[in-house]
Amino acid sequence: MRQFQNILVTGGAGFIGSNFVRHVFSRPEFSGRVVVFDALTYAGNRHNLDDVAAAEGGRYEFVHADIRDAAAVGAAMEKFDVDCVVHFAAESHVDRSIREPAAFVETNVLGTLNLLQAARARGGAFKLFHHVSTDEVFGSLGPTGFFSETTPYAPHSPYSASKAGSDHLVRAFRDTYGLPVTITNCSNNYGPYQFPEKLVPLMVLNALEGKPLPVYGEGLNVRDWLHVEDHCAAIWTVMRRAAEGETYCVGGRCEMRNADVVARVCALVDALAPAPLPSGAPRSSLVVHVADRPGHDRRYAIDCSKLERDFGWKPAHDAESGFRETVLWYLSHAEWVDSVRTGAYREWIDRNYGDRR
Ligand code: NAD
Ligand code: TDX
Repeated sequence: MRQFQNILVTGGAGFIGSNFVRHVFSRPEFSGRVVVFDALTYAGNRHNLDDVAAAEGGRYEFVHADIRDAAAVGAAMEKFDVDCVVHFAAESHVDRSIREPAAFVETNVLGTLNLLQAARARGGAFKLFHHVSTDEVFGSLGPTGFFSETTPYAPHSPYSASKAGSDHLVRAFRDTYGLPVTITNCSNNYGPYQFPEKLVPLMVLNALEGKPLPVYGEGLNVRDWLHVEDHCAAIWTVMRRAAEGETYCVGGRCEMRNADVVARVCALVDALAPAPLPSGAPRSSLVVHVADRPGHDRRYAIDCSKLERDFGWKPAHDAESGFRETVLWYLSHAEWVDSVRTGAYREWIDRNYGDRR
């Protein structure tokens, strides 16, 4: 099993990255240091890791810098004697990529290249570059079948095209320069600290506040939902145990149509919110069907049997308790919600959606 001393976690102030940092510090086999490297874009929030900073003291460092800045990346790797990179940092929202694609290429492709170059420059001291990717690189499924490690790439959105580009670069650095790499491609995550532009937290907060719940098209598109802690456990397992150059698909075996996700969220908010809507109507009455996302992938579903077979990994959360805990988390973190919905995010939403959100 690999052991790491100084892990650089890019995007560690975001949704999955912050959950991952918490997961690593909970692991008894890890005694090293975590360096979070994050530009704190609209989606990043340093306070997501306040508890870690307080608990871990000198084992946790934060570098406020941008992966598009090659010099800053190289300097952080040198300064903290980094022997492992876990790469989460990305522009991560499909809708945003449709409106403003350039930032996706700059961060997701060129930023990844900077990290790979800097990792390569570390030479023999460097143990692993783990790249966190998505099932969206495989395109869209029909009503049957699953994505697996052998599915050909066929991305449709600027987001997924940029992630596909980054995956190819990571493999190219292994094949060309022998850089030790592993890759995971995961399905849709849900859980605490997810930025409220994504389906689940957006619907929780709008339902709570009595705002419209915008469902794209008929709401029949299918996603495979995985609790973020199960994703983090899978990444850590792959980092420690997978052979160099291997790819693993990670999914929840939990397919749901968007309309059913929204119905589930509405029922949970009805049951758990401190007060009903002033009208007394159920939250599901807030659903509005809006124009479909251009190029909207119909169905994602992951066959994660390689991960199950090689390492015995299994999701610990089921959808029933996972969604309930997640709704409760958003209901009990109003201060967090207020803080992340101000500033650059608010300006972008107002510019692109008016008062719809
Ligand atoms: P997120 O948007 O919540 O967080 C992204 C983080 O990266 C933020 O902290 C942000 O500040 C940082 N960042 C963005 N651009 C940066 C730059 N140029 N330099 C440094 N930091 C920068 O995203 P997330 O949902 O946590 O996703 C994390 C990773 O996991 C991404 O690579 C994404 O493609 C992948 N992924 C996400 C999901 C999902 O369901 N959310 C599923 C599969 C894979
Ligand atoms: O308001 C909405 N209404 C709606 O119907 C939003 C925000 C989304 N949707 C639909 C679009 C998708 O079919 O819900 C589904 C989920 O949408 P998102 O939460 O935006 O996620 P998705 O586009 O599936 O991508 C996510 O999973 C894979 C993450 O954002 C990616 O970073 C990850 O790679």
